[in-house]
Amino acid sequence: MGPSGQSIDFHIEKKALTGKPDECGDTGFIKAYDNFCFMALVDVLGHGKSACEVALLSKAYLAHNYTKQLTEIINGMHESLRGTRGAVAAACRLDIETGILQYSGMGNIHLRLFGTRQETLVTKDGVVGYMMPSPIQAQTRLTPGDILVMTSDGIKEHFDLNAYPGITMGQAEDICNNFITQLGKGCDDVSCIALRFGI
Ligand SMILES: [Mn+2]
Repeated sequence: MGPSGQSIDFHIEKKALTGKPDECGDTGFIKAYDNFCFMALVDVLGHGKSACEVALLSKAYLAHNYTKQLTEIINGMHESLRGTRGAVAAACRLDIETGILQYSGMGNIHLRLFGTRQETLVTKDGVVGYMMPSPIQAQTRLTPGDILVMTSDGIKEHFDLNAYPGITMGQAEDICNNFITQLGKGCDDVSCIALRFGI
């Protein structure tokens, strides 16, 4: 429960295509601290053990730098991953008191809002660690009842919400599992972060 009385519920889930955790090229980092919740998802190009090594490097970078400005984090990961196969990534920071959600991303990590409105949060195209434009940070404001879902491209981006009743129901953990089991493409590693704001 935040100082304003807003509660948050968040979860991250990932799964390697092969089912072996040490072969997953998708990773992420979530952390509630002070009045904020930081969330980031990374999908290393390719999969298997060598992608997993880069994923671990990315996660370690995030764990050490999550309090920095989001654009600074994307730029820092870019430096940190230079010489690797590269990755796509997105980072968000929610101010739990105000509902202000900052976000910045590079490449194909999908950010969507459900709840009081359905919206896709647009990020830039590029490959972290290889070639990318200057990252930008944008923001929106969540209202109680809103749900943020971040997914890697192992999960279908386009779907009719009416065809998947209940996919955004339940706890954040349920939402992650719903997206992975109902929308997983079955040909790539998958990862999902869900955050439920308020209520
Ligand atoms: Mn992928």
